[in-house]
Amino acid sequence: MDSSPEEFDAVVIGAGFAGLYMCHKLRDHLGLRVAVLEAEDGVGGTWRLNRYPGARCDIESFVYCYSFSRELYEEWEWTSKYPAQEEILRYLEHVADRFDLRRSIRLGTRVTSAEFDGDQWRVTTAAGAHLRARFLITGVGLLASAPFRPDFPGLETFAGRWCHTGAWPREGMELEDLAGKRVGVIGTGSSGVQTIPVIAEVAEHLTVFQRTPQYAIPAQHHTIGPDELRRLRHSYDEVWEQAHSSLGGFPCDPIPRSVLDDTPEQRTAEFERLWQRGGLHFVLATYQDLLFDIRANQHAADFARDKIAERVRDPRMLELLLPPKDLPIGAKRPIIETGYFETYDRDNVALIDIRADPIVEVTPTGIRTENDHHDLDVIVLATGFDAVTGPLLRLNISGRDGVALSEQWAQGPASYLGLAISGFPNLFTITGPGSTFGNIPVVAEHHIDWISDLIGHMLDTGYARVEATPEAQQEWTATMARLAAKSLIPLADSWSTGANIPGKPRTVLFYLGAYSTYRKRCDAIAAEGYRGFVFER
Ligand code: NA7
Repeated sequence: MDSSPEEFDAVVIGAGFAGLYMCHKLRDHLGLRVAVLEAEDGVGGTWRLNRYPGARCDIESFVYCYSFSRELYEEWEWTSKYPAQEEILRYLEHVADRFDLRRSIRLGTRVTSAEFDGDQWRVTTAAGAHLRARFLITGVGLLASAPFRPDFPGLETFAGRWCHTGAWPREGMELEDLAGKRVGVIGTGSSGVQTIPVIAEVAEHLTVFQRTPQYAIPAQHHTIGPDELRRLRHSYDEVWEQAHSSLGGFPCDPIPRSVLDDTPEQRTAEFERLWQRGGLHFVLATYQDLLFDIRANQHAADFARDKIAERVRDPRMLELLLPPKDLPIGAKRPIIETGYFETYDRDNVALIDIRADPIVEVTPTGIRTENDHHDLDVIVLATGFDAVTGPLLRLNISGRDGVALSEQWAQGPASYLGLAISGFPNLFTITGPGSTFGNIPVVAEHHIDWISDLIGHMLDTGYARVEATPEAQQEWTATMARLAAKSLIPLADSWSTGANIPGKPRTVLFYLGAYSTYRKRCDAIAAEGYRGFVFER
């Protein structure tokens, strides 16, 4: 029986960084009736699900947070340069409490479909509940709700435990549970590179199955002492002024010239400075053409390869760990590491090059490759995510005239600003495909402010519905393609091009201009009365 739906002004899907702040804005600033639906049994999104040993953000804590409340910023005490998963989760729990958001959040509530009925959105949950709302806003993140588990034959026959890094079990897979076990890790992206050194410390034996060796840049991680904490907590104005006018949503000073303008000595000095600074700075706070000119990129890639070579003693291991010459550095999302390369000098660690010796099947006792059988008690899939579109398509959204989003995006996604989709009135996608790439909490916060302003404008002017025009969407998609064609990003098979998922349309999923430029464009569009949108009463 179809029970009558509960009525709201807005339904928000997801209670991570995006959903929490969206709730606060819509409910506490605009006075709307809001329901936040969260599939998991707690808030936190990405930071609830990615509980694998060693999980840590690779953006610095002082800017991997909200800026909307100066008090929140100044009262929170980050303990280290790069916050650990449990610390970020604690922060988000604190935000939910501090802004009294929990009363608007329904945990354990998975959305199974959302349909536009010509007037409102009708949302159905796994438990069969229905909600109706004028606005539907997705805050499902780029990755977390769509882990990618490759179809390894025989995985279901494995007698030990296996799991994905992005869906880490609550019980029986803590680090101490892995002590003395024979563990296999498949995948050496950011997740694999974080967990491998930590698991190697406790496992009896660790076998890493690597498909593509990657450039990994040292985090130069450290704990935050009282003086640094005091300085950071009092730098609110400076930090956010810089973050909002930056390339990637975090303060950085790019080098305003080409790699090729400098002498070899100057280049090496600059690369060394950025390497010592640690993290994403090497790729993002760098020469302006590093991600756009293959000759410029080659200099940075050679520098990084030399750095890897300095850290691996065994020449046979080093050969396996050096990224291929035809992979530009930064074309895949940069990987940030701590102690990763030294791990391969340990006696209890083996590295299998699965391009040379591919995985054939999982057996009850381990993994069979073409040339060998690897006995294992635990298998960790660090195999990534069906990124950006995956989390949205899983919601089974259909818009005007019952057109399914999956149908509309069959050849690849198209949106306006990454925030709205033609044919899907009053649907807003925080960090959707086509939005800018960067420090996600900062990008999401901007999206949320912008969406709230648009909804506020509708409330003030009496409009019932808003929708991106097909022309605006086409123009935005063309702008994205033009920027992507100038950059080196499409050269890598990575999640940001969809190339990591068999059969997924290959297209750059982000607007590759600077975050600051994206912000300005969004603001200009709003100032021009929301150019590219049509409103209905
Ligand atoms: P990534 O970066 O997508 O990495 C996935 C890894 O898994 C990568 O090494 C892949 O190799 C490997 N992979 C994927 N599919 C397979 C199959 N079928 N067989 C063997 N190996 C495979 O995901 P992460 O979780 O590490 O990081 C995602 C983001 O989270 C990261 O970029 C940060 O933004 C935070 P490949 O390189 O494709 O050859």
